[in-house]
Amino acid sequence: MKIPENHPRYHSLKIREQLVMGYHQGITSMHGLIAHGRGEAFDYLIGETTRTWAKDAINAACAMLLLAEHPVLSVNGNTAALVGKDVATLSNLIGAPVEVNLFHRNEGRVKKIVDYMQEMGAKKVLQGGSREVPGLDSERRWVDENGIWKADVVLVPLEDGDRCEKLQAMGKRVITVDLNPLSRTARSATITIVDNVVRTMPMLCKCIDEMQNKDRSVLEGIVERYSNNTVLSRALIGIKEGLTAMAEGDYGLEEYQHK
Ligand code: PTJ
Repeated sequence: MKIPENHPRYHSLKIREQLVMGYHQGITSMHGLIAHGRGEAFDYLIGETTRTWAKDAINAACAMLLLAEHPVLSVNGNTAALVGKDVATLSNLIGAPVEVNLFHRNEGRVKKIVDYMQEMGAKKVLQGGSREVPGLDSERRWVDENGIWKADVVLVPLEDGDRCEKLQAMGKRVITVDLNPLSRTARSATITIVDNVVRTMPMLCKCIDEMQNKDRSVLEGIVERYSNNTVLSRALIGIKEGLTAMAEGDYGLEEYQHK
C-alpha cells in the first residue's frame, strides 16, 4: 500500500507496512504483528527517538560485541522484516553468524528467513535445531551447535523473556533491544537497549565502525562501567518525566514526540 509521505504518522505507518509485507512473505508471524503493537505503544511513551539511556546501552553493546570471542546475532520474524539488512551488515562487520531462532518455529518459515537474510547480504546464516537450550520448553530452545550453543555473547532483539534467562544460566551474556523497559527480557538481559530496533540497528553498525580500532582495555572499561539497572531506571524516569510535563501542560505532543 502506498503511504502518503505527508501523513503525520508516515514513518510509523511505513514500519507497519514492512511488517505486513514480512507477514505476506511468510517471514513474520501473525503474532509478530501483535507484538509490534505493544512496541509501538512504548515507542510513543519514549518519544519515538533514541534517548540517552539507549545510546549508552548501544555503546556498551558495541564494546561487548567487539570483545566477544563468539558473538551471535539471533533473528526472529520481526527483526528480519524490519532490519534484515542492518543485521546482515553488523554480522559481516564483526564476523558473527546470524542465527534464525523462532518462538513460532516451523521449518518453512526458518528456511524463508535464512534465504531472506542471505539475500540481504549476510555471509553466515545458521538455522538452529541441533542443540537444545537446557530448561527451555518453547521452540526457541532449538539452537545451532556452531551458533548460539557455543556463543559467549548473543544479541537477541525482540525477545520473549524466558530464553534470555536460560541463555544467561548457560553463562552467556545477552544483549537485547526492547521498547518495553518493564518486560522480563529487559529486566534480565545483561544489556537492554530500550529503543526501536529500526533506530538501534543502524546506530549499532555505525558504533562498531567507530569503535573497532579501540584498545581492548578501553572496551573493557566501557563494559565494566555499564549498569543495566541504572539504564532501566533512567528509561522509566524519562517516561515518567515526559508524561508529567505533558500532563502539566509544559509542552504538547509535537515536542514530546521529537519527530
Ligand atoms: O518470529 P517469532 O516466531 O520468533 O515471534 C516473534 C515475537 C516477537 C512474536 C515473539 O518473540 C513474541 O511474542 O515476543 P513478545 O513476548 O511479544 O515480546 C516482544 C517485545 O518486543 C515486547 O516487549 C515489545 O514491546 C518489543 N517490541 C515490539 N516491537 C519492537 C519492540 N522492541 C523494539 N523494537 C520494535 N520495533
